[in-house]
Amino acid sequence: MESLFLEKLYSLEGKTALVTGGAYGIGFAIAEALAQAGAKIVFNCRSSEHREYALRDYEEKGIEAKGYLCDVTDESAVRDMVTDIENNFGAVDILVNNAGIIKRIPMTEMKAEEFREVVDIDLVAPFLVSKAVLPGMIKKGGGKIINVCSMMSELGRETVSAYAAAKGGLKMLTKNMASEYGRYNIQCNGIGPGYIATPQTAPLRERQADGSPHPFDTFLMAKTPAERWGTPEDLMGPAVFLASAASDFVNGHILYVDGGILAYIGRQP
Ligand code: NAP
Ligand code: GCO
Repeated sequence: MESLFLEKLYSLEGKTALVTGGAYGIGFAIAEALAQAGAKIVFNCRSSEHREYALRDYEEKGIEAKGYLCDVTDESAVRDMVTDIENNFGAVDILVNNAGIIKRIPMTEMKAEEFREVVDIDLVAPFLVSKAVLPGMIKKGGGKIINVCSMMSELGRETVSAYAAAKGGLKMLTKNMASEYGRYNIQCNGIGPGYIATPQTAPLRERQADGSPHPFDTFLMAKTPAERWGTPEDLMGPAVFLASAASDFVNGHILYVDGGILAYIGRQP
């Protein structure tokens, strides 16, 4: 009896999930988890090559995903994508605002347009995509929005000013959306991954010429109680939780999936 209750609680059968930037990395892993829980997956990215590779990868996992070419910073393209999804699959039940970039440049060397590009993709775009799906969620009687935040929603570090500003803003946008739309049975929460091994963090994991670990890799292991990099798979369970009925009274929360980084002062050298 109990397992049936839990199965139902975490089931996404009959739900349509839009995962922005779901072609690879964290977005792909989250989409795979939502699909395994029963959701219909739609995703978007900018590159047709990435979309083709992704469709093949989804198919290899037995997932019939639909991929859109859509830049999340383009408001009319976002609106058109959401309209097409609603016409073909019904309202978006679950939105994962995952698409994001980072630029690692010291502020004094960063151009204003570089700063704006990061903020546009990492903060303005989650606003645009959420704005496009909210009316359908309200009409349907509820929905789930999951914003992919970051350690940089809480912490700063050298060279990532635009990214930290965007991800800090995304934390507060999450709380504000939770406040504004909770009355419509829409829960808006964040997932805050720690340092995850994806293409985005590959430069921080590159071996040095002498074969030694990247200095950041060594630094990070001393700051992570789990003493390992996260994997996109580490985010799958938390994503299903926040996308399912299991989290219907969780709203405005940022669920950090970081191996303990935010709790830890760091290992003494
Ligand atoms: P990634 O490997 O670089 O993948 C990013 C995805 O977003 C790609 O599918 C990319 O495809 C898409 N994308 C980028 N800009 C886009 C745009 N303007 N419009 C539409 N799609 C766009 O990144 P990741 O490591 O998986 O990170 C995913 C999210 O998690 C990001 O928000 C990132 O900030 C966040 N995060 C990552 C880590 C980490 O350690 N990796 C930790 C915390 C948070 P196209 O290039 O084809 O558009
Ligand atoms: C960096 C990393 C991080 C991760 C992630 C940590 O340069 O510091 O890219 O920002 O991407 O956001 O949670």
